[in-house]
Formats: sequence, structure tokens, C-alpha cells
Amino acid sequence: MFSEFTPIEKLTTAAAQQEITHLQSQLTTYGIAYYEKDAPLIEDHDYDELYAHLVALEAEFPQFVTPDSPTQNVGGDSIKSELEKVVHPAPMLSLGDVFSLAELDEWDARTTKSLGFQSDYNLELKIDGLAVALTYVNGQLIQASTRGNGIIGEDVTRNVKTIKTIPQQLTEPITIEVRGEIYMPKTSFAKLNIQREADGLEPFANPRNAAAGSLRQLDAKITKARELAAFVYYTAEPEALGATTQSEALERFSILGLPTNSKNRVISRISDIADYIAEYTTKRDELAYGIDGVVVKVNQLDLQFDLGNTVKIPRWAIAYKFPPEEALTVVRDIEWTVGRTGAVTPTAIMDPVKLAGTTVQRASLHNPDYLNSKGIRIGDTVTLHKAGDIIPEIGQVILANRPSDSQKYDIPLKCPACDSELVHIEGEVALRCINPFCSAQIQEGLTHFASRNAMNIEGMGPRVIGQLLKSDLIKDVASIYHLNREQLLLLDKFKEKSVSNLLTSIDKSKSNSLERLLFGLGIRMIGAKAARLIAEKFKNIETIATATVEDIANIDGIGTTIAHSVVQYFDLPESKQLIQELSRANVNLKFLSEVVIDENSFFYNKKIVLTGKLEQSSRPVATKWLQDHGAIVAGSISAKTDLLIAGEDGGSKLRKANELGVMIWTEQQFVDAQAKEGIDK
Ligand code: 3BA
Repeated sequence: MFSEFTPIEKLTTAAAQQEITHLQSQLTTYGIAYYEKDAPLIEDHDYDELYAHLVALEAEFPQFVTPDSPTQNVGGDSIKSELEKVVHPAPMLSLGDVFSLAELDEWDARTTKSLGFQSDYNLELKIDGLAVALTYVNGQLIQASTRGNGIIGEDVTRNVKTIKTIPQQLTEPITIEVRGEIYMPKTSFAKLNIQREADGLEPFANPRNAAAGSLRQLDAKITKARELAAFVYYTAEPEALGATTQSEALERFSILGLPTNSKNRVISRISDIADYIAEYTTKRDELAYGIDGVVVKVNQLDLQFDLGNTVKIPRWAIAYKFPPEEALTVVRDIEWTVGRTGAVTPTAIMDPVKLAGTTVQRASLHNPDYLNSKGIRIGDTVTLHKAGDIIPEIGQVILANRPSDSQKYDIPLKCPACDSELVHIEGEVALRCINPFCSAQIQEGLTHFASRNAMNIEGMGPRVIGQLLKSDLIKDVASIYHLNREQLLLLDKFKEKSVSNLLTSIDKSKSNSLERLLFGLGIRMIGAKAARLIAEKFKNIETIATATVEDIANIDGIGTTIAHSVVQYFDLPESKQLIQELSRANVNLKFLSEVVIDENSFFYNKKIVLTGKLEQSSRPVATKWLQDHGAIVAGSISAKTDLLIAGEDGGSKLRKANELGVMIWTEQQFVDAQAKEGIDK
């Protein structure tokens, strides 16, 4: 977008000075927003482009390089948080980056020339997270710190200790400092932003910012409630590890129990990176985490040492950044929807375009401030990309393409569903409808109650709920349990069979464990995870309803805001009445389940069929294991099946899966994947 810079050779000295000063101050502002506030003002790629331009200008006009230029800082970021400071035993460097294969070839040529021969390279996916250092003494995790400015980081030990995939203890009693990347899985990122939007908060721009914002908290409980994960990829003390290459170091990390990314590959010529890039450009969508490029490292550690580091970056590693996947489209409409909490959110409806593997037509505009800051008007041509590799997001308006008759877009003053006056609650960015009888809020609340992660009432989606409300057959969640056959038969397209199916799933939902109900009630700030923690601690709804803010905030992973919200909810007479009605309808109000389903599991939400004889396990055991990991285990193959696990003598299911092109695993592949769960994810 900034390619319209004046070519450097055409600049006068005065013009260059002006441009350098301007870029320095611009990049400093962007740097603070990104590193300290975890809330970037511009796209990463645009920052990189501006930064590269400043580097080029300063190289040509070194007289204008000031000590406080963003290019002169080891990391470009200063540290102003309230967390304790930690001095890194060895500086944490940055990675140099390139944006084309041609630049990568140049880097390879320099490296080869320096060494005098061609070295092997280890390729790693470049995880979109933030760097941390972990110190283990005699195998025990004793300190964790962020990178900070590379010299001084922030102490995040308490926070990191809440991350499940980072071991508190290694499998061997060694003393070592290791470094890696903390990230937020894509699904966790998407869920967190949905919850934040419902809570009237600004969503995070991407998983990196969400991870940084979650980790750099004074209250470790907040970190715990977020789902963070990590990959370790570096130590400055390879002797302690007993590794001689980067790829061996990764294997050793894994043996020590540290999470490592298993997608690395050793190549002997730089041109071999093309296959790797092509492979992960395609597979990018399926990964549980966001990536923004590939890191190339000289594989032999002694050669890394020979090449050494500059002040800022190692000479033996480089990041190849993926080109931004961007598309142009036209905004045709802005739709306003009322969520279950009354938050009214705008969505841009655009001409459909292909973007990073899917067709996109809608992008959330989050809230009025966001919409205003982008300055979007109906009819505008906009750039579109995917935040954190998943969420479609508008970049900017192409003003040159704005139609001459376009009008400024006005934010609505009234609720699109119930026409009552919308309000801005202090401290929130969201616009809200505060009418408790708003039909859209009721509809959304009921849909949420019946949804898969809440009461999981199959067949009771938004369409059915809409009809039930319209025909006055339900008014609140308790009334779902009073529905009968005759009433349901009145619904559009409902026959004996569909009615009895729906009644069965309603009935089944009565025996759900408490956390599903607690989540389904739609209490402000209570996501599925908080609901689970609260249900597990208090065991039944009566105890929760009478708990104090302090009791609730005592739970690890629950902060006082959540605790207040719970207490406030159960203080309402309407809530007490609702619980009584649910109890009378025989809805279970106790905590029952013991398994936590990890939504980042490979198996989560996958439709899986088993066939043939299993040698290393039995059908019921495998089925239970799959269900505990969130899979939907079905009896027969269809086009919707995600995976067939085939033991000996698969028979007709195996044939059918082959015909339909369903993915097929041997039992050994399944066993290997089982072993990997919780390591790689
Ligand atoms: N490898 C980020 N730096 C990385 C150790 C070096 C390095 C990275 C990397 C410097 C990733 C800069 C911040 C830093 C630890 C300093 C990776 C990734 N290697 N795979 C060569 O996946 N994002 N980032 N981290 N020390």
C-alpha cells in the first residue's frame, strides 16, 4: 500500500531528512501501540514495509539516523509495563526478514560465501506468537520472561505456569534456559473475541496480540482463563542439551517434555524451500495455530556459532514472510445484529471473494468506533484479509475507487429488532440495546442455550426457535421443557418423526452436567471455560447461587469481574424463579462430568467412523477416547465423515470411504496421533 514512495535516488537531502523524521515518529507510535498496548494501529505487513523503507533511507542518509530511531533499538520496543523486569542472561535477538525468494537466495549466497560451503538448513513454521524465555534449574521451571527489548524482559513466571503445555518439570534434571513462542490457538482466539464482543470489549486484532495481552497480565488468573500454548525452538546452551544440530535440538526438547512444533524439515539447498512453502501455504488453513512465514536456520550448531550475530539479529537465521493474502471487494451493505447480551454489532456484507482458501462475503466491523475509524461507506472498495489466519477483516478503504455519489454512513440510534433507543455504556465500546424484552436478545439467548457447547439440543437451531417464539410456544429457557407433541406438530415441516427426535433431544439435555446449563444461561462474562470451573468447584446450582464474590473469585482462573457477574445474576428474582422452574422440569442441576474436552484437539468436532478389528484397543475404549477428545463417533460412512479409522478387515466401510475420498487411517496412525495429543497442540 505504501509502494508510492519517491524512489530514494530521486530525493533531495532536505526531502530525505523530512521523510526519515516522519517515518521515525510514525513507526515509534505504531511500535508502542503494538508492543506495549498489544493493540496495533496498522497491519503487520504495512509496518514491515514502512520499516524496510526507513532502513533503506537511513542507509543512504546515515547523518539523519538518531539514537532513538526505531531501527536503533534491539527490538524496537521499550518496556513500560508494571511487571517485574528480568535481564536476559544472553540477549534475545530478533529475526531478519525477507519477503521474496530472491531476497532469500541473496541471504543464502552470503551465508554460503561466509562459510565457504553450502550448509543444511532447518525449516520451521513461523508461529504467530510472542517470544519467551524459560529457565529450568535441575529440571524445574523457575522463571519465565518475555523478550521485552531483547536485553530486559518482563517476569511472567506466574502466568506461564498456568499454561498446560509448558511442563513445570522436565523429564531430566538438567539446568537450561530455553526459548520459544507462546501463541493462542485459532479457535481460542475466535472464541475469545466473540466473548469480548458480547461483553462490550474491543476484540484483539490477531492471535499474537491476544496471546501477548493474555500473558502480560499482573493477575495470573486472567492468563489461566485464556487458552495459551507454546512451542520451544532455541537454547543458547546446546551443550546442556547434547545436540549438534537445530533439528536434533528440537528432538531433544521434545524428549525433555517441552512442546515443539513437529513440522520442521531439513533441506540441503535453499531452493528446496519452495516445496515447503507450497505445502504449508495449502495446509495453513488446517493448522490449529496461525503462522506468518517460515524460519530458515543453519542446521549445524557449530556453523551457527561460526557465522555469529550482529547486534540485532543472528546471521545464521532468517524469516521468510508469506505475502499477505489480500483481496479487493465492494461493501454492499452494513447489517446490524443484536446479540444475546444486547450488544449491537455491524457486519459488512460484500461481494463474495476468494480469500486464503474460502469464499468470504461478510466481515465483522465490531463496533461503531471501529466502523468510523475505517471510514467505510456503502459502495466502497475495500481490502480484505484474514486476521490470525481465520477471521475475515477489512483492511482499508481504497478512496480512489469511492463512488462520487457516496454518502457518509450513519450509525443507527434505534435497535434494529425492537426499535428501542440504543445506549453506550461507560467503559464499553459496544452499542447496546438494553430492553430486556427485545425479541432479538431473547431469540439469541435461546439459540445459545440450545447450542452445541451449551445444552446441545439437537434440532433446535435458530430457525426452530424463531418459529417457537413466533407461535408463543416458548418464552424462556424453562418453557422449552414444557413443549409437547401436539404443539410441535404445528411447526412448519414438522412430522411425527422430527417431533419425536426433537422431544428426545430435549429430554436428553435434561441430564447434562451443570456446566452446560451454567454456560447456556448466558450470564455476562461466563464463557464455557469459566462455567466449567465454577460448576466443578461448587458442584450444584444452589451452592453457586448462594456463593459470595470472594468464594467465586477464589477459583483459579476466575477473576472478580466474572465473580461479580455471577453473583449479580443469581441475585435477580427472575433468575431464582427460572432455576426453580428448571428444577421442576427435572433438569439436572448438578456437576457430573469429569472429562474436559480440549477444543484444540485434532479430534474435536470431527465426524469419525471406526471399522475392522482393533489390535491395540477395543471399539468401546477407542470410541470413549475419541468422544472425550470431542469427536463425533458415527456408525456409518457418509460424505460428511472426516476420518475412518480402519483396523484389520475393514470391509464395506473401508470401500465406501475410499469411494467418497474420506481420509483413512490405520490403527497405528491412530495410536500415533493419540500419543501426540497434548504434545503438539
Ligand atoms: N524460530 C521465531 N528467533 C525463531 C533464535 C532465533 C529465533 C525467533 C524465532 C533468534 C517462530 C525472534 C525472537 C526470539 C527467541 C529470540 C522460530 C520462531 N528463532 N521458529 C533464531 O516460530 N515464530 N524470533 N525468540 N529468541
